[in-house]
Amino acid sequence: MKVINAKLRHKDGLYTVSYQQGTFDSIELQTGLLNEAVSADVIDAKQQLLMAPLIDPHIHLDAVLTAGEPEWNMSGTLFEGIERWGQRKETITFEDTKQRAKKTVDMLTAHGIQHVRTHVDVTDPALTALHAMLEVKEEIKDKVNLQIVAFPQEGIESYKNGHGLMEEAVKLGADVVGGIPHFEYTREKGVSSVHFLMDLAEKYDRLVDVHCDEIDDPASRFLEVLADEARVRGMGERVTASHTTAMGSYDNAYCYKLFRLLKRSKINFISCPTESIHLQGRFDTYPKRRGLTRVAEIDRAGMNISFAQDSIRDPWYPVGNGNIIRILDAGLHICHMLGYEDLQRCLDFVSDNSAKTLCLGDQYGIEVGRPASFIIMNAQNDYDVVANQAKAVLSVRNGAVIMRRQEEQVEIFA
Ligand code: 17E
Ligand code: FE2
Repeated sequence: MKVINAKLRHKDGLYTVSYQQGTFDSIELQTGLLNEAVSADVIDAKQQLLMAPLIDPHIHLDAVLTAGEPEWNMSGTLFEGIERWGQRKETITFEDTKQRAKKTVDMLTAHGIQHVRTHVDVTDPALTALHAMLEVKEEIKDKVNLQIVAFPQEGIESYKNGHGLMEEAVKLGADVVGGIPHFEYTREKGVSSVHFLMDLAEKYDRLVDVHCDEIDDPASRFLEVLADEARVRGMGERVTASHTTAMGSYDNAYCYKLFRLLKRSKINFISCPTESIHLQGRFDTYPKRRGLTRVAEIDRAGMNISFAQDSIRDPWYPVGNGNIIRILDAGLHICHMLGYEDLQRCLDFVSDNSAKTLCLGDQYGIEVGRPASFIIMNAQNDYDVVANQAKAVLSVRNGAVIMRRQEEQVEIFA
């Protein structure tokens, strides 16, 4: 099998990319445009961009497609979202969760995403959503590699048997340990929840991804606790701080000191720009905070940060369609990252950086010997993807085509 006439990121010329038995076996520069007939064994990329699959490293698949059930989030705050979800949670079933999650996975597949990390609420004595998601993970494995986070939406310390439910979720097969320290009733409980979740991850050899400081409160400083725990235990590359929106409200003197620790800790960061611009800044009049973490500054300091969707039509965020390029577009705007240099490499924030966060290692990337998983975008390069709101037109996973999009035709009569 081979793809001809492919553009590759950051490379001049056109390439032929070949694969056999689900593995790339050669990547060669062509001398010019090839005119070979397309067949069952030959795909013509038509001078479009062939790249590693897109990744959504943070989404709540247990809550998707529930907006307005039973009530809409009228204030637009994180806190009302949690309350509305609490109402919906009373009526979730195993089948309803599976059906919504699988429908959403198809929306993600339609946009060239092949790796997903999902947070699943485990503050439920029956762990219904977790049981459902473990089955979904198995059923979709030919389309998407799914990492499941045991996510304590209502707290570890502040929810009845929170510790027990977290440990049970990990034993049942959660890949990643989550947390929500800013939502615990007191600062002390927030700190102890971080110690607990890091112990749990170490004991069961799991990754960590914490909803950390998702609030505009400049006094919410659980990030330093998480980063230092990661540093001391040498776990940084396996640890992620999601949201960290309070960093958008920290003063520069504290941030300067904090960055020294963050760099030493080697932890990863995830920003959900559409979600945060929607949920944060809600207690401000004007001037109104953007409520995002310091994405550009984290990146410039040499740390790893990526963008994610977080929600699709749920109690926290009423829209979304699975298209992570839309999130990238919004994130670059909100974070003042539309400069020339950022545009040249902006796909890093929805591909390579996320792969590092998910610890995909040599299971990801367009390189000989790696799994033949790739997408073709209807664009030439990173800049073009954002400027033209490009879409994935083909998605190949382990050598098999899993999605093809018919190209849109526009006719102008004038
Ligand atoms: N839960 C939470 O705590 N924060 C969010 N942004 C979502 C769910 C979507
Ligand atoms: Fe989230």
